[in-house]
Amino acid sequence: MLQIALAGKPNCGKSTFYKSLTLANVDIANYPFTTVNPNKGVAYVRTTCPCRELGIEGCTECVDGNRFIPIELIDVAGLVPDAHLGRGLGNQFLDTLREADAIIQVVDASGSTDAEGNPVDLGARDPIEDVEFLRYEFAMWMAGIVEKHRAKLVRQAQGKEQVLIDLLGEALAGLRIDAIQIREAVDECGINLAKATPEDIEKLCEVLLRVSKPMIIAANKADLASDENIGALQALGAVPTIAAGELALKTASQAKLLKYLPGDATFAPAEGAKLSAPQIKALTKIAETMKKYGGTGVQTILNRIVFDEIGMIVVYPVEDENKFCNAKGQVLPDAFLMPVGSTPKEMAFRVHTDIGKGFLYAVDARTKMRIKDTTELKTGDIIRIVSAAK
Ligand SMILES: Nc1nc2c(ncn2[C@@H]2O[C@H](COP(=O)(O)OP(=O)(O)O)[C@@H](O)[C@H]2O)c(=O)[nH]1
Ligand SMILES: [Mg+2]
Repeated sequence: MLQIALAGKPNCGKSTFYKSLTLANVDIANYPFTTVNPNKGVAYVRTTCPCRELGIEGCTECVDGNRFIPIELIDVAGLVPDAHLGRGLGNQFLDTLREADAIIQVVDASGSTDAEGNPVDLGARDPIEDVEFLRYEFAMWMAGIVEKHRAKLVRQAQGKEQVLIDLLGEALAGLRIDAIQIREAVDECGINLAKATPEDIEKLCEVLLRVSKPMIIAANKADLASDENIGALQALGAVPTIAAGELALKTASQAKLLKYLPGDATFAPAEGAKLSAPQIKALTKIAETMKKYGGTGVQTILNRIVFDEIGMIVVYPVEDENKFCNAKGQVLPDAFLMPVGSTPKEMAFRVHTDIGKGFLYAVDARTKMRIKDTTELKTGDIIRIVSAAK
């Protein structure tokens, strides 16, 4: 499953963010537990289910035409300055990030916590510094790994630059970095890898980080943040978020007090729900900030990192292309997240290795036509795989 990590300094709101996204929500999924281990849970990206557009009745997999697809979310311990030197949870933290497909960097946009996460006056800390610091720590950690291998690899390469790059690519495979990316980063930085200074390696790692690990910034605590801070973070591609608001809305809708689907721009009291005066006051405050930003931003950012930054599409396998269902008659039973550029054959392997091995051809259920094996699938495609293995 796709893994997204939440990273940032202590007290920026990571755990609140995590809880709000992994809270078991019976409406959107039947998973009784969403926690894989204390810091790993299941969250969902939201997409439009094709059932409505196709006029299909009886889809039990979506909520009012909205489809929620699971991914894995990791709540990483707070990162403090000099983590790459082992401070705080240091390298343990960074190793967790290594495994993630992408990172949501949670930032306290209100500027009410210092570099270590201690409370300070509202606005006293510039959140832009927090953005830079995470990238720096991560790049320095990566630089440490490169340096650990470099001297030996330089000897092995015997002066041949491409050989050195290939060897380094093998050494960094665990970071999901390959020789092609290293070649591009070396060229972009204009460095001589064999003779690089520590500063050169740092620069190289910043580039490698950018190409190998999609990141997006959550300008969290947007409800308390100044417009100036939000604007400066948005200029870096950040999405304003109110994790505490999202958590309150999820909790209230679990208690059947509200009607709210994650990602909605607004919410409404549930029919017959009796809200207390303090509840109404808190919800009114949340509603005001949501109005300003078009929602709490929490679902928005998860969707954006998965669909735009990593580049995933949603495809639906079916066994009956006329009824859009599986052998049991379940309509649109599965929704798969797959990388942009995936082909029908790759989708067959995703269904099952044997189905992939026995792949014969694929049918587009919308047109009922066979599609080429090399066709690039796109979001919303409903595909019947025909395989010898069945
Ligand atoms: N006002 C406001 N407070 C928030 C928001 N998100 C989290 N917090 C608060 O920030 C504090 C730290 O949150 P926590 O999730 O424990 O941070 P972590 O250390 O990064 O995991 C808690 O008191 C949260 O209630 C938010 O969007 N707005
Ligand atoms: Mg926490």
